Amino acid sequence: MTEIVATYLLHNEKSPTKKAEEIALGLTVGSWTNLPELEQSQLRKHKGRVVSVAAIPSEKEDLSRIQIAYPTINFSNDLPAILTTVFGKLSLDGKIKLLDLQFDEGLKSQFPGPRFGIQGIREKLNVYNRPLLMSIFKGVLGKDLTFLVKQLKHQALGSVDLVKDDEILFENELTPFEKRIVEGKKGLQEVYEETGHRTLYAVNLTGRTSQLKEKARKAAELGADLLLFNVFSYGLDVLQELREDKEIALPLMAHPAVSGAFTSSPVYGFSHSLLLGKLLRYAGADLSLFPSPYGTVALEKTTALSIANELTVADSFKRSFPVPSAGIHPGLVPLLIRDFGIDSVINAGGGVHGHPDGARGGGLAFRQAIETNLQGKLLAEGAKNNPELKVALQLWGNAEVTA
Ligand code: 1AE
Repeated sequence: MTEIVATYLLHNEKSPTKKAEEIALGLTVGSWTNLPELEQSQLRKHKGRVVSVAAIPSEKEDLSRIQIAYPTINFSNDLPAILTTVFGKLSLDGKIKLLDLQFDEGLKSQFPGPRFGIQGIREKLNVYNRPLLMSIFKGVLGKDLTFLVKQLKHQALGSVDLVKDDEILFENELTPFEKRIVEGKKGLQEVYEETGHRTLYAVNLTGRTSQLKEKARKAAELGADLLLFNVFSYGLDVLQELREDKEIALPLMAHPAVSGAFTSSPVYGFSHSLLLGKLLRYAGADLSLFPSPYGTVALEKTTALSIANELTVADSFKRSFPVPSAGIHPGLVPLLIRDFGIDSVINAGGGVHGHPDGARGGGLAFRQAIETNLQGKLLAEGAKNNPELKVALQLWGNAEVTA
């Protein structure tokens, strides 16, 4: 019998063993003990199984970790069915957090994983030996296409590898989706012809769920580079639908907007590593954004690292790019490279646009910080020959660790 194994954290549960048994029974066959023998044996193959119950040492709270195995015959091979089985009503039932799901190989093979992954994105850019650099459009609400393309070109002139739409830029008359793709592409081509530097643009795929595939197909037809997607406003299965559509076939960048509502509580919801790491990768995200341990919206370091680990750990799926984000400036580059390695994307909005020399200067400062760190030098040393980095460090400070 094949099973999916769910690991949960229980808070202040007086009898974790009893609770585990209740879950294994209650989330599968319900009460069956009073049924006739024939029905009992029929139901037995659907019943959940308690795999383990363990107390977690803690001075402050009563914590335990339980593992329940659910037979895969209970559900269809899709995330809505799986999540409803393992954390449907249970998510409403007291202080319980879903930490992890272990899929067996058969079940795993029903999921696509990233179409491009780290290697595929690197091939598009022809960049292999450093973290990628991404910047984010800022202040574009209410602005027209001319403004948007100008801002895009300034960022590209700063030698960033990727530019992503702000996640709050939706369909609007001034900068409509299709025009952003076409005009953005032209602008980036002009920068390429001027500098030889290739920048890719992730356009925000938004609107009603029923229209997304058609819009994404149109984006592919118009030559879009990547799609940014607010996956947690829609659902993981919607991401998977986009990933599996052969007419779309574009890299998918998952934004973490709304995910905090599902992950932030220490006692409820999903673990960060499961939602922003494992499940995003299984469903097909090529890049996953999440708060870094260092910026304005920060996660604990172990938590941020656990997400990155799920995105990149050896598996049958391609690896997804970890994109630790939010409040990032060039002075944080050494910490980000130390923690996330070169197979990551350094991503900044304010840290690019807030540079006194504008977005071009901001992008260059980041590239100089990356190069300096990978040469094993302190940023202060690199700043001597790199005016943009020098200005950035004066403004935001730096965290000196060498590669
Ligand atoms: C965790 C997502 C980060 C993001 O989307 C964003 O817009 C960050 O902006 P900055 O770098 O904090 O200005």
